[in-house]
Amino acid sequence: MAHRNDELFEAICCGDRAAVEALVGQAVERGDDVVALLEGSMVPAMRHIGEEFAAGEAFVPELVIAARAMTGGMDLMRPVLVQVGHEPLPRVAIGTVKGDLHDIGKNLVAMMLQSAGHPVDDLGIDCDVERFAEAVAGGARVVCCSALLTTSMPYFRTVARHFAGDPAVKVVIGGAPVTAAHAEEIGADGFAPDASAAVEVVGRLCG
Ligand code: B1M
Repeated sequence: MAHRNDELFEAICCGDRAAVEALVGQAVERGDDVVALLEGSMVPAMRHIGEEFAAGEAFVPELVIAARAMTGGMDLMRPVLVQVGHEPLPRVAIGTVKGDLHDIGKNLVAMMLQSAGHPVDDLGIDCDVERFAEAVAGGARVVCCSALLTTSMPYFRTVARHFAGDPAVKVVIGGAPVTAAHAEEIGADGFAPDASAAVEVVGRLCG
């Protein structure tokens, strides 16, 4: 287990993006082991804030600013991570399905997945199955679909059916009116009730 940098851990938990960028920037300049920083301090900080959120001790704004701080740090690390050949996690495509324009929850899930280390193709809102298919052709291995309207939820079935023949592609659904029973009924591979669960479910499906 990599040593934890408490200052960086706290800066992410507090959503202090400027402090995270300063700390990561200095580490990159010094040539520190950024993988150890990522795995020992930054990912645990996001896990911590996700646990607080699940326990009702942190709320959406805290999650958003923590995710932004994490993303700021990761952006500075990305070139070094590529150089050291850090194995990236599977690429995820996420979008709000056709007919639905709600994107606040979807954006939060996208940020959390990105913060957890997944490259994320955010396809935006009102996404038809062709848009998801293009992202899969471009390398996405998990398709995350969001819906907030009961009238847009039936589109999940269209997406799940489209990818049903390809065991390499996993479809995960979520959104306020969505349930695990619905995911099972339409043949989706997974359901996540919130952003931290989405990270957990995607991680589990990708082994
Ligand atoms: Co709309 N709206 N809205 N709305 N809106 C709801 C969803 C509604 C429940 C309000 C109500 O009536 N009580 C209702 C739906 C009723 C239903 O379908 N049964 C509704 C309606 C009716 C409408 C319109 C039809 C209103 C109208 O025009 N007459 C219209 C539809 C437009 C359209 O989409 N075609 C509409 C429009 C809008 C606004 C544009 C004004 C705005 C959206 C702004 C935006 O997103 N940029 C809006 C808002 C803000 C809401 C409410 C108030 C809040 C949604 C939100 O952002 N929540 C909402 C009421 C509610 O949900 N209680 C409502 C915060 C967000 C962080 O939570 O999105 O649930 P949430 O995301 C969570 C989880 O669900 C999960 O993780 C997230 C983080 O924990 N999750 C995923 C979400 N996506 C996931 C994907 C995953 C996994 C987890 O992938 C694997």
